[in-house]
Amino acid sequence: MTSHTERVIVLVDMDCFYCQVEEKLNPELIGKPIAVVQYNAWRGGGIIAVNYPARDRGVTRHMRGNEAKEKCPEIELVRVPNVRGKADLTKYREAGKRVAEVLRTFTPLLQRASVDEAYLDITEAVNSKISSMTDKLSLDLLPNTHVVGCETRHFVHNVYNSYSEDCNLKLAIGGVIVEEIRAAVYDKTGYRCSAGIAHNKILAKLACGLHKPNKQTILPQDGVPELYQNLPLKKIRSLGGKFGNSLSTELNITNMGELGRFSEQELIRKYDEKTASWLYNIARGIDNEPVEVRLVSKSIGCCKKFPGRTALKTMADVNHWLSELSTEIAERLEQDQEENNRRAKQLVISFAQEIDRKDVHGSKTSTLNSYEATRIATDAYEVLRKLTQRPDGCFKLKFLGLSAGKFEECKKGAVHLVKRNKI
Ligand code: TTP
Ligand code: CA
Ligand code: CA
Repeated sequence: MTSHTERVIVLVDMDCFYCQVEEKLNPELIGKPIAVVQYNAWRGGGIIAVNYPARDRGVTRHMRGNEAKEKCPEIELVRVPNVRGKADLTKYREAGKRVAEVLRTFTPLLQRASVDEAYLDITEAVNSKISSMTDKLSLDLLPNTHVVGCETRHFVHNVYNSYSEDCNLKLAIGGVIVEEIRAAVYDKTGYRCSAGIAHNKILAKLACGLHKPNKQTILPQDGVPELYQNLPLKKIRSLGGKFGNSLSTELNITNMGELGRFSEQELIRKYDEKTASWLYNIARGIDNEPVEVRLVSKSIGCCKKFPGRTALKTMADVNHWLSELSTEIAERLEQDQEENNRRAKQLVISFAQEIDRKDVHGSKTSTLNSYEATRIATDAYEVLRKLTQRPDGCFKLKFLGLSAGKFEECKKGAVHLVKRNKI
């Protein structure tokens, strides 16, 4: 067995997460087609989550509420609560935390990757299960498991007599453990999830999306070439954005199979060595990035868009919205300090303004000295006042964001200074 197939990595992603949170809070919604919409009232609001019954009726995330109603008149649109003029995501964040706590009982090697997903390195649990197994693996232990490239029963049968025995056995046992993990998540929280099981993070993430909802997918290394053949580059995490687009243009390719035709030398001619080697490996389904232990986010932020006519044009408006955003971020930072005994040392202020009909983005990083909302707002106001000034004195601000990061652990005894603002 080679080193890139030694680990068993899992990505757990909750199914239509915000919808499930709403269904749990209001069980009358269960079984009905529902979508969660953002507070903005234009054309019925922007949809941010769609449950599976609604997806079956053709409703997608990119529709407005009104469009969804046209497609599926019986759909229930649930609004995200609005606090201080913007979406309040607290209940979804809390639900995500509860899921992470359940996952954490299976391995300390847990990396939360977003509000509703996490990577787990379960190599150790797999190895100890294999060494204590007395009977052969039974197909009954993988009732909700798919395998890329073959039927699950063939996969299970082959793990004992194929050339790739060791690593595929690990994945199959990983599958058994993930069945248990997903059952525990459902049992403890009432939420359903899907999962991908592979030898690395990139493949686990890719696999997770192949069979949803409430299913799990094993992606063995020998299933990669077939899967990659027609797989668009953007399906790979980190090739979804600008980098993936430029790769596509520069190499004149659209899918992963085509990327595999480039030698490492050819890639080095176009990219720096690190990127070239990463691309060369990922085109072969190899990725060595470890699961970083991360239970809490690296940053805490909030933002607000001001599209079209809602653009901010006076410093008084800017002041108002900065005060709203600062109040939210200050509350969340204080709560974070209580929960995680850490303090953010840095604040990034971001904005977008329209200049000559183009959106121009800007940001400024500053030191965060206080968690007091008014201090944060005043500092951010000064930054914006300087950076958005136009020669004619007019401006059009279309986006404002505050993000706190660079956390440092609090020294002992400092915690009692924090105000309790909840419970
Ligand atoms: P996703 O995991 O992307 O989607 P989902 O959980 O709704 O559906 P799936 O079953 O396909 O995984 O996002 C998780 C939650 O994050 C989602 O329920 C709502 C929120 N979200 C937004 O608020 N805005 C967005 O643009 C996206 C993609 C998600
Ligand atoms: Ca999800
Ligand atoms: Ca997700």
